Amino acid sequence: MNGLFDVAVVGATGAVGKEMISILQERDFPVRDIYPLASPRSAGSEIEFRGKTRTVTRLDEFDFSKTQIALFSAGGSVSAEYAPKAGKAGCVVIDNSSHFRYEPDIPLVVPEVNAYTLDLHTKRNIIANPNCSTIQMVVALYPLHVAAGIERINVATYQSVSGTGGKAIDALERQTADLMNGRPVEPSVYPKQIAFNALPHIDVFMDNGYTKEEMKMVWETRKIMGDDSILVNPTAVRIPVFYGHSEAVHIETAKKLGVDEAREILRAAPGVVVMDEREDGGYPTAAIESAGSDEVFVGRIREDITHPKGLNLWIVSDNLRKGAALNSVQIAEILAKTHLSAAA
Ligand code: 25A
Ligand code: L14
Repeated sequence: MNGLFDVAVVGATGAVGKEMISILQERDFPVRDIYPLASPRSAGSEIEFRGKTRTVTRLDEFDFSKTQIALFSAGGSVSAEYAPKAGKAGCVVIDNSSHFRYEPDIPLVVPEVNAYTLDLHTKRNIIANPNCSTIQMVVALYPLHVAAGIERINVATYQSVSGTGGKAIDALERQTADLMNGRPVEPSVYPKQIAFNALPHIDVFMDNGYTKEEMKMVWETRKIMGDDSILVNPTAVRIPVFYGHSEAVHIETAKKLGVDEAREILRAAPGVVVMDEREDGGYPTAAIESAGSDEVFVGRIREDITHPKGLNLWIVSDNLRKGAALNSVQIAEILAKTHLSAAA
């Protein structure tokens, strides 16, 4: 590392922001000073960093020239307004919102796949962190793509509520308690009851009938894997799980990929854990294996009985960690080692 850095966390009181602060500590990121920022609503609240109390301050009054790195997770409209300001002040922004992801001069980075595109960040001083469902999928699929050429991906997601933020975690708790106590359920955050239910709807509906969460998986998979020919057909579903997204993924490859070869490739892949015993419980799950873990877990690897070059997988990861905060901190680690100079 090139010395120590001053780091801002924007949205520090949110579900992802809290995770960013704890991962910076866990991984011993070379922080000199940390600045937790949020809306006026939370300014004055306190967070702990390395045993010291830090007061959350207002984003709209912050001077980003004090920091070299800023991790943003306060939603698209906050990023749209403040990330360019931070970038112009000389601070490199790693942004969790979808606002900048599809702009050609903004790198969209999963370190295990396309860290080399980080060089592009100097154009605007902004790096986009991809969507959670896309990150875990490409960490597992990229090594298979290199080996056999993925032509088409069919995926159904089973996404936890924490992706939507703190309010959605509260809503699932409240609705579950209401139902267990015989009280009527008031839908909140989502348009229908989420407790004991499954909603085929994440983010807004698009003109083609897909949701924006589904189209993010199409656009981002191509940009991150650097191959616009990959076909992606997603269905994104919200389920009543607190932490961890699961995905049933069906791929079709140019070269036939057998189960043994796929397992071997995945065992050697960075960031991947294969958990694939063909017996009771011999597969990864969101709440048990992924929640609180850094890895992308892969199980249920089997040949598609309906397609000569088809392979099925079950991919699970913690959406707040690898899907958001951990991926951002991993990007910051590469910047700190190779691209940035430390605090003066
Ligand atoms: O637009 P996007 O990209 O699709 O993102 C939408 C939301 O997704 C989350 C994040 O929610 C974001 O707001 N998110 C973003 N990227 C993500 C990713 N990669 C992601 N989730 C998963 N993966 P969140 O709840 O996790 O975080 C919200 C944080 O953002 C701060 N914030 C919001 N508006 C702000 C702002 N900060 C500065 N300026 C603004 N204008 C927000 O700060 C929080 O830190 P907060 O301090 O305002 O909220 C603190 C408490 O207030 C509660 N609360 C929220 N809304 C209201 C409210 N209370 C009353 N009224 C409200 N309207 C919260 O529960 C929180 O406890
Ligand atoms: O990063 O689960 O684009 O509601 C937007 C919505 C992350 C998760 C993104 C959700 C997301 C999300």
